[in-house]
Amino acid sequence: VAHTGNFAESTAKMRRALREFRVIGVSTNIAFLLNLLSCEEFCTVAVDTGFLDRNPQLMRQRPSRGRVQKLLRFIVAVPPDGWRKILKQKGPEAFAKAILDHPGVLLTDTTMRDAHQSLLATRVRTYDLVKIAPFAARRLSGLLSMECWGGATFDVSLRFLHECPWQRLRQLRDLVPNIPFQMLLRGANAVGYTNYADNVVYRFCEEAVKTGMDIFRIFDCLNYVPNMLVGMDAVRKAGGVVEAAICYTGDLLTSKKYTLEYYLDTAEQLGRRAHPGHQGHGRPVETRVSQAAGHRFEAEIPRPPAAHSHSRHGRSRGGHPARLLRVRRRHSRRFRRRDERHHSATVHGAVVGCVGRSPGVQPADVADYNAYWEMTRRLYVNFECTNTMRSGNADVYDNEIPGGQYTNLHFQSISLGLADQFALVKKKFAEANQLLGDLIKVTPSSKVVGDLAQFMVQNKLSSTVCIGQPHGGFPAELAAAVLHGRKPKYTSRPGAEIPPFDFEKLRRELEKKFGQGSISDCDLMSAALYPKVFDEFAEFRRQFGDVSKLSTRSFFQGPKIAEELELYLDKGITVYVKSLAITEPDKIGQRRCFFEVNGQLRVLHTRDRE
Ligand code: 3PY
Repeated sequence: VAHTGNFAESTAKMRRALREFRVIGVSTNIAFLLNLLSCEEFCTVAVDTGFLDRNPQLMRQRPSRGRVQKLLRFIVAVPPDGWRKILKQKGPEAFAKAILDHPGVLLTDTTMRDAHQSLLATRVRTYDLVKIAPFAARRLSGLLSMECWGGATFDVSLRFLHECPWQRLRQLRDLVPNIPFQMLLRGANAVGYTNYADNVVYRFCEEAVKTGMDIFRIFDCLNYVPNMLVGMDAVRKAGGVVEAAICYTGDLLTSKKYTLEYYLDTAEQLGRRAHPGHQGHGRPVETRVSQAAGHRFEAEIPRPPAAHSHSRHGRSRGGHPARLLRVRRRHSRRFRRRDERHHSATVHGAVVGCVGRSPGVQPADVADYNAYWEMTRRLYVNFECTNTMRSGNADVYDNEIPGGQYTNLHFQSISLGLADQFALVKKKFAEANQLLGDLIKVTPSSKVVGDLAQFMVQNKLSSTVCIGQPHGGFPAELAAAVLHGRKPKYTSRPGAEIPPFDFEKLRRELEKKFGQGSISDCDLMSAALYPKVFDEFAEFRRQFGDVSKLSTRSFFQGPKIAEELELYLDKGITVYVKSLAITEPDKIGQRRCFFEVNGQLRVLHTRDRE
């Protein structure tokens, strides 16, 4: 069935046409079908086999500007091979070696994970990710990887977007078979905010690899090596690629605690599996120093280095590109760049332009990709970091708030009634950090510091969970004040003391609540990580179904009268919905909503929320 826009009308014509026919011919020529459907005589009068002879014009192609043809050519083209082929054919070790041997710059696109986590409160929906995924597979096939999962995306998709994160990964994988996918794993905290029993972390990684994940960037928010080793081992056993990341949030030149030796030692403890990398606020000059460390390290342990960074301190024209170029210069042969915050062509252009060697991605293709996101971003205007932050903030060098947290902390402060005191919150962030013993600050340790900072401004108590051990331990004074003479619950890796998690018990409980056979392995994993959030998600799904099928505008703003929506329910199943009218609320606040669903009238009753 072909149609040009109005499904109901096309279907009605087709039905009428079918009633008249005894024999149905099948044609894959869309132009021909369209000609037939728009021919009044064909649709309304019984025609015989001489009909086409009498109407040869129907066999002719409509003049077209070739747009459809071009689009069809694009979608039928098989995506070219990419780095994933090496990984799948030769395994993680050979993949790492191929990166090392690669003479030029390699790029990871972080648009689908870190960029929207930093810029749009992690709210980008699967609907908008999958629309551009085929383009990425075909035109950005030279990327080393696409970071599209993990970190905060897991929690936010369940909690706020009412979407299954596993389904997102599966859909993207189907559409992008050639580019390695990458995720952010919080070591023993998996994609949560606390330590889990080890078997939860192992099973999580297994499930992620099965669903399509390839590379795991593994960190611990305190650079606490025992926590990282759990994640690294779990990824290795699951068959994924381990990328151990050391977090950097201090000032290497002045810190007495987080010195060059500290970073080298941490890398050494990771079993010679990692390279000193950056996360946070490295200045170009520190980059030079720490890259010197990287060089020293590299002489002994050949590992492909990667730099990953936020850009809160100066946006695309500031310290971020300068630092990346510095890193790139140092590792002229073996540098893999990560652009954290920007999916705009600006930074790509700057870096791709300056590095000289082809990174396997054309700036013109990046510009097209960027154009899609420029448009799509408008749908998320309510979550824009620029609503609250209109310029770069070089004060991150002083307060050390991670780029990914900065905007969230601001939103959080506004919702706590501290909007006017944000400058103070930022100051207190630095104080809270010192109070806690000068922590490495990444999720979730950054949240602990942020909560404490806001508490200090509000003068209200908050509780924390044990997430590991900071370098040098917690300050004795703080420990004494918190513990009041009790023994600390954890003195080593918290996960090691948590008994194995009982997945089968959880499955029984969930099936009791949501129905026998309704819980997939992925659901079970989500529930193990986020029990309460999953319960709410499953209840929501039971009531409203899979809302990831809704367009982003309908999801956030509801239907517009007379607008026709296309809902892709499943492969080959598309439903056309038009909202016709919504009545005023009656005495009990109930409204009637009239829809046309595939041409049929549907009425729905809904009650206004209080
Ligand atoms: C996360 O864990 O979500 C992060 O972005 C850490 O930087």
